[in-house]
Amino acid sequence: MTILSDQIHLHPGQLDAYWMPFTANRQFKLAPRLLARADGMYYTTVDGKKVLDAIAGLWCCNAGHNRKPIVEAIQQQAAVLDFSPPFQMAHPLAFELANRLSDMAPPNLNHVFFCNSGSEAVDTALKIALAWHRVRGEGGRTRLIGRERGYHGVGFGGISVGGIAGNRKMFGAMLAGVDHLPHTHNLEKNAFSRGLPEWGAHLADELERLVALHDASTIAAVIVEPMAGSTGVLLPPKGYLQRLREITRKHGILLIFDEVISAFGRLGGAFAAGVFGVEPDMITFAKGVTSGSVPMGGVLCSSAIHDAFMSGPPGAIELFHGYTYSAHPLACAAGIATLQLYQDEGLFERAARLAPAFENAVHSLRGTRHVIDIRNYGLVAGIELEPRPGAPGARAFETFVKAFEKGLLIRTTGDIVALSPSLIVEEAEIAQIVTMLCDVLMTIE
Ligand code: PXG
Ligand code: PLP
Repeated sequence: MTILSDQIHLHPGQLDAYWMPFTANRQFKLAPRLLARADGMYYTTVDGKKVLDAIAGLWCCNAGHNRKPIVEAIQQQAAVLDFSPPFQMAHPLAFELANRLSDMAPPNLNHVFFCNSGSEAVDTALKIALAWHRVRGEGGRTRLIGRERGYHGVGFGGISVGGIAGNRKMFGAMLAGVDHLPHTHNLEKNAFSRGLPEWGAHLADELERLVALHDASTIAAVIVEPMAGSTGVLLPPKGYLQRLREITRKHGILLIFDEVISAFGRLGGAFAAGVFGVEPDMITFAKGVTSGSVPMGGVLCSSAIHDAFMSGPPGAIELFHGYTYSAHPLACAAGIATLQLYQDEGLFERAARLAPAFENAVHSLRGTRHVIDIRNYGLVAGIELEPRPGAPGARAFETFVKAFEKGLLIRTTGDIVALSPSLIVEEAEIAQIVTMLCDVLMTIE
């Protein structure tokens, strides 16, 4: 018997075994929000309520939900080749997807290492950075530099370079030798910026300070999100990423862009690197590569990085790293179908075309109760609320719960509401999202 999400009816006593991630489990299980089905821009709950999805699932279903070409690719591939061992073996779809990604990526990024999530992609990129310096005879470069408020997943590498206290404080010493750049968020200077904020490029110069402190010969890599999503949509100040690129290049430090959220059309192009015109040495991706349909992540690497590993004896394994499910056939099939769909429907261009209307719509919330900042780029926006005194995050969480009750799915982090609809969103749906959010904010204390 096949059990499907829209056919199973759970009793309250059956909610205990599943320990939910990043969730207030006890609170949730008293009033669960359970989804049964999805289609295009909408979810349907187990009670049959339709919910307009304003965040593409969790910043991942960029082509919309349950798109037929992706569904069929997964269904058909499952019956053709369920699994293929990834070590010393391969299957054609892995090469096909790698070639397509390399064609879409900035010109210098030509090699793809596959894994299954953004967290794995980040740990993979950090390991490649350390190993690359070592194969080149600079094994002293062991330091990794992240940024305050950065989110790089939940592996030990990712939380070490990440900059969100809640994700770090419970887990001991993490990786040694990690330092952080300051974050770029500043409401005094940049509140209500449209597109990239004017103020803050000089914050990249803090890297020079860290180089002076540690010496460049000890630093392997800098990792940043070109657009910091999870912390609440922080756009890079104009010139900031260019400055980081100049300083890293000058000191022989690798620059990694974590594009788990910013890639695959979110900012109006395939990768933020292309949109912002800055070429990193590696890009981590996940989420949108399969439009959220099957877990997949990966790292795009420059030829300079890849080729340095290819210099030992030809029979030697070049990188002692990989996952059982690296380049899983179902994920590759979903990925190929997804990239093809993005191309066939011109969805990245569509996002760029809709961006001005989206910008105007979200900025119309200026002046709405509690709103202290609005920021946006492409099809992503952050709407910052004034925190309730003594209860950080409470106002936004209540907004999230009430919005869901009204039939709108948003994401909140701290007191920031994030909007990142699928790239198929219609202008009328953008207007509906903004109106519903505005109505909810009016009812929140
Ligand atoms: N890097 C970045 C930049 C991310 O946004 C990850 C790594 C980790 O990916 P995985 O697939 O391991 O979750 C992410 C994931 C949110 C939220 O706050 C954002 C993410 C994940 C969960 C919640 O809305 N981003
Ligand atoms: N733990 C054990 C005992 C394993 O055998 C393996 C893989 O074979 C792993 C962890 C790693 O799992 P994965 O390759 O799915 O990351």
